[in-house]
Amino acid sequence: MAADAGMDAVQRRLMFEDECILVDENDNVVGHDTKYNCHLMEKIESENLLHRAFSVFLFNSKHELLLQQRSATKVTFPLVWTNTCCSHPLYRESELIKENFLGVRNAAQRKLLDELGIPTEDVPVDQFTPLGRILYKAPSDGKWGEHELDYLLFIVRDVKVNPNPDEVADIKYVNPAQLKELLTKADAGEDGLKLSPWFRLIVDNFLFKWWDHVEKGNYHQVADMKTIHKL
Ligand code: DMA
Ligand code: MN
Repeated sequence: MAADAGMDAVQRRLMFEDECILVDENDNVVGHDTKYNCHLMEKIESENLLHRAFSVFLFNSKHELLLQQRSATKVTFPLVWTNTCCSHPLYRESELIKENFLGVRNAAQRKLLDELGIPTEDVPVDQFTPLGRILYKAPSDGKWGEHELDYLLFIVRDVKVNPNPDEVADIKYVNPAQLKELLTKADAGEDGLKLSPWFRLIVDNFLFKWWDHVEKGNYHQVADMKTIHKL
């Protein structure tokens, strides 16, 4: 397609290989479509396409949060800083399992390896704690964007990290004060620093409160998997 001539070859392959799960606003599966179609703003608007996603927040044993800067070649939101890892459970048996949110956990484990080189044994699926679900829409540029029902998964583990340059430009661990500094810089447009819209929504609505509970070791107690927060 001529309009996509500039698209990175790796990202283009994923746009057509990855089959996302379409859901309604109550998170019931209603179908599936390519990652490509699910992220075209025009399709999102005209067909009201909504797909399932996940956002991992990985903390080390010092309770610092691992952030990533997306690679320059990402089709949506290149070079923005965001939470540890985001992607989509795919329309395949292992990632559609509803019981204990196992499908989403399996997808998170797969993408932590793919994007950050985190070995599977460092992030056992039973160590992810789903804390909530959000629904949001966010344009990236004129053509691309997100409309997602996003599972927020927390995990506290010391892990080996080896970022994949096709996906990730940079990483860093931050404590809450350091993240607040980043937010101030991003707000001021300093150093060209940009944050992803979903990360910003999660930060503004939940993160610092939940981070306190990570520090206290009782974050499992704040899980609310009944509500879908429309942000
Ligand atoms: C999509 O992330 C998921 C969220 C929560 C924005 P992404 O664009 O990083 O997906 P992928 O890594 O599959 O390209
Ligand atoms: Mn998406």
